[in-house]
Order: sequence, then C-alpha cells, then structure tokens
Amino acid sequence: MRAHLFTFQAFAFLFSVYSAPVLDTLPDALLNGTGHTVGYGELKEEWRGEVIHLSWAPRAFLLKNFMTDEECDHIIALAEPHMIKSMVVDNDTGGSVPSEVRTSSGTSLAKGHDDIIRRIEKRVAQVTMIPVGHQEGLQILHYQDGQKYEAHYDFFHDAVNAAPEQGGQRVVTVLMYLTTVEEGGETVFPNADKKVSGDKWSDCAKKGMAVKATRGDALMFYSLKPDGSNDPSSLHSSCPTTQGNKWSATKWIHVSPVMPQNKKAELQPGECGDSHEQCAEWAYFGECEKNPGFMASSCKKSCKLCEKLSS
Ligand SMILES: O=C(O)CCC(=O)C(=O)O
Repeated sequence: MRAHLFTFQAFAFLFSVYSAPVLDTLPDALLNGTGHTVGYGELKEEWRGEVIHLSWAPRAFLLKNFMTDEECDHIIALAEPHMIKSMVVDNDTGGSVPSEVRTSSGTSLAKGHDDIIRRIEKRVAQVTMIPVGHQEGLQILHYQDGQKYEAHYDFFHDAVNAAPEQGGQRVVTVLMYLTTVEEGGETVFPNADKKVSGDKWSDCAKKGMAVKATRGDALMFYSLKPDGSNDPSSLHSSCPTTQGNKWSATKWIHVSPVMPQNKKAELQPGECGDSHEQCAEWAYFGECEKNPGFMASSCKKSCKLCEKLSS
C-alpha cells in the first residue's frame, strides 16, 4: 500500500482544498451550537502529529500517535466494568438489536465525561475541523478470540437516526486504537480503490485497504462524499482478532450539532448549577469569558462561579 506522509498542517491545507464542497453545503458545521463560529485557531491546535494519507476512495487518513498510552489506558479502565455484547442499529426501526454481525462487546461514554475525554474530543474536533457539538459520545469496543465486526457503513440507512434534529447524517469517523493487536483485528475497507498485500496482513485484511490496530493511532475516514452523498467505498469491517486483545474507541461526527439545542437541565430551587446541558461545552470553548452575561446567569457551575457565590 502506498502511503503519503503529511504533517498535520499540510494535511489541514489539503483538507481545505479537497473538502471545500462539503463545507459549502454545511454552513452549520462551522457553528458550535452557540451561534459563534469555531475557527481553526479557536480550537487552539495542540496535536501536531504525523498524518498518513491512505486512500481517496474512501477518503482515509492514519493519524500516528494521536493518543498517549495514559489516554488509552484511561478509556479502557472507564469502559471495562460496563462492557456488554455489542448491538447494531435496526434499519427499519432505528432501534438497537443484538447481532451476529458484531460479536465484540462494547459500551459508550457520555460526551465530556471527564477532563481527559474532553481533551480527546477537542483533538478530534481539531483534526476533523468540525466542532465538538457534532460528535456523538465515545463508543468503545473490545474484541478477542476471533471476534469481529462484519462489513457495514457508518452512515445511517434509516430516517430516524439521520433526522436533522439528531445531527443529521454521520459524515466522518475517527477510530482510535487503544491496544496493539498481535494477529488479525485490522480495520479493512473491501470496496476501497486499493488492497494491501504481503505476509503481515490476515487473509481478511487482504480483501481491501486495511489498517493495523496499533495503540495510540487513529484512523479517520469519511462516510460521505464531498457532495454529501453516501460513499459506498466507506464500507468497512473489523477482521477477526485471532491473537491478543483489540480495544478501539470510535467517534462518529455528524453534519450538524448532535446535542439538542438549548436543552434545559433540571435545577432545584436555590441550587447553583448549570441550566443548559451544553454549559460544560460552552465553557470549554471559552464562552465564560467571551459571553459573561449569559454564562453567569445560565452556566454558573461550568464557569466555576458557585464557589465564589457561596463564599
Ligand atoms: O474496530 C474496528 O476496527 C471497526 C469499528 C467500527 O467499524 C465502528 O465502530 O464502526
């Protein structure tokens, strides 16, 4: 497989060239849910790693050393006590159903779960150039003893999940590898415009363009084409993990903000807290300083005003 190396800055430039039609059709993608534009600079670049271009069909990039060992261990430790057999989306109802298509176990973590998760979410926003508000929570998967995830698309086939009020269609996926797999466990794209070959790949991986699960790396690929239509070349699967353990964490990013806008949180009378569910995210993006009037009345907890008010 031919790979091209980029620094993140070069990649950002390329992305702006290749993805211009997507952004033209997605003006909401530039809003963070507060009416403020989230520019590249505003996300305060922190990750400057190596980006390896994998293919254009699907549009896929490998982000080397995207996460630290501590971050990988932290996610596994949070997820491990809650792992259950994985479910898949039922195309007719939009609900979750158990399936032999995905034999791994999994769980999910709420967005903004803690400081470490927020830092990772911010990094995902930086590399995708789409604000955190467009991300779903983290999905964590664990595969062992030949467990796999058969070929599927990340874009939705049903109108329920792709509803505009839920953020619309998924546009891009960032799949983070939390462990290095000894044998198998590759993510493979059987409809890609190229195939891997050679002894280091499993037979399953050789069916298409594949990526080895390597701790700390992240695979970023697009489910939609630049014109916004579903990309059939984004079909992908997780090959059976035949030796070792595979832990992965997936971020799905939508064309519009996922969180319900202006959703009120329940506060007891006299309680000092946040009265919007988005307060933590707004605070993270600096709204306590940029928009102090609104934030001091609606997001006291996230702006750390409760301590001051009680003293
Ligand atoms: O774990 C993998 O390699 C694939 C995961 C996946 O396909 C997904 O989360 O949609």
